Amino acid sequence: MTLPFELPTVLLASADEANFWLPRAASTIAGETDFMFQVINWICYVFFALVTVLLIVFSWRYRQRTKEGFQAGPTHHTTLEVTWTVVPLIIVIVIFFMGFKGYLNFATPPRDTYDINVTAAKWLWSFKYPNGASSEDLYIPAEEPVRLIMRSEDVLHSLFIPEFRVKRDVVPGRYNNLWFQSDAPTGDDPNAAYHLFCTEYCGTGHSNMNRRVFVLDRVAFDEWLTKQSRWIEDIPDDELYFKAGPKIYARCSNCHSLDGAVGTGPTWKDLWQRTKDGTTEFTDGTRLADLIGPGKEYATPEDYLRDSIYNPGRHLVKPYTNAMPTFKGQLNDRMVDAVIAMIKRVDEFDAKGNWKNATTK
Ligand code: HEC
Ligand SMILES: [Cu+2]
Repeated sequence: MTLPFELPTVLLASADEANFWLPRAASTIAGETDFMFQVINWICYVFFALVTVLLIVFSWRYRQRTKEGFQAGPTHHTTLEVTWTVVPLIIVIVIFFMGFKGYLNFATPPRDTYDINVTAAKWLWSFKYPNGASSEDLYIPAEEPVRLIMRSEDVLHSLFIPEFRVKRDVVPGRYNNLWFQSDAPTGDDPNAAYHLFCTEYCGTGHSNMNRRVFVLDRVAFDEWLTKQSRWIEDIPDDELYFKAGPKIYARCSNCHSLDGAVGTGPTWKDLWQRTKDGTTEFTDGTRLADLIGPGKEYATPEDYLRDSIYNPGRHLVKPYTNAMPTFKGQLNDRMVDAVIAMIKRVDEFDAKGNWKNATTK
């Protein structure tokens, strides 16, 4: 709904100006939401004033003037009673319909949205874009409806973008959607960017989930996407294992531990040693040593690791099941190099995948 008239910014915030009550209004539904807010707000002002004035007037006018007992008051006044029932009823019905229309619009994404996958976890947001790029702040194209497909890895979180007037819970074990469109680009200036909060208290790192929303016009957005999906190209080869490794390991950590802990998949603690020595045994009875060497299935131990990532079902490590998804098409050569390099130097990482030397460099 666009209003047939313009309201001044004291009432409605604009894309670049907040007002006393409201932050900047930077989405297509913000105007309508704010209008509803101000309607209800002003109804409250008016009735507050009315009730207060009448209270003072009546308590003066009908004060006790004599000491002689009480007079019986009026018991009934049909016109008055109908008025104070019907007028609020009409007001409430109008508010309901306006609010319901706004809610339906908020709850129903248009067709052809630009979809971004959102994972909330203690304590970071991870935004995944259709081309495989990912980020921790949210980047969206301007003037296009955007849909967030949200899930949580652990506890309840809630995604709130005040400037867009949208908020929705992120619930473990289910997908929640949220859509919006912003026609007010921010560029890549962090001071101009909008705010993104987790508004469901989720533990000690809750405030780490305060992030930014950058709205870029389509050309700048495409450039950012391309650059973002190539982040790994910009890391020098010898820094790959500790700069890119942990980022990629985050996708393996559900099943593979680094410290020897038992999981869905084998720990990486002794993985390189086993692979180099060829002592790994498979469910079909073969030993890795028989598969590696000139003219055999794998020329090098690294080839075996690479194949385990792209074709996890080919040789099943004893006693594990075929539970690993393939990462073909998800991890490129350089990413696999980074992981293999990390596996080789796994003792340089703590159990969570943080590089232990990070603070000394
Ligand atoms: C859903 C659980 C799961 C995830 C996620 C997972 N894996 Fe696995 N992985 C397994 C299981 C189970 C095995 C053992 C069975 C097999 O060989 O396929 C395994 C085996 C492996 C092996 C061979 C291990 C050995 O002892 O020889 C490598 C290497 C490997 N995974 C790498 C990765 C990498 C890299 C990632 C992340 C990018 C990853 N895995 C993500 C479950 C998983
Ligand atoms: Cu949270």
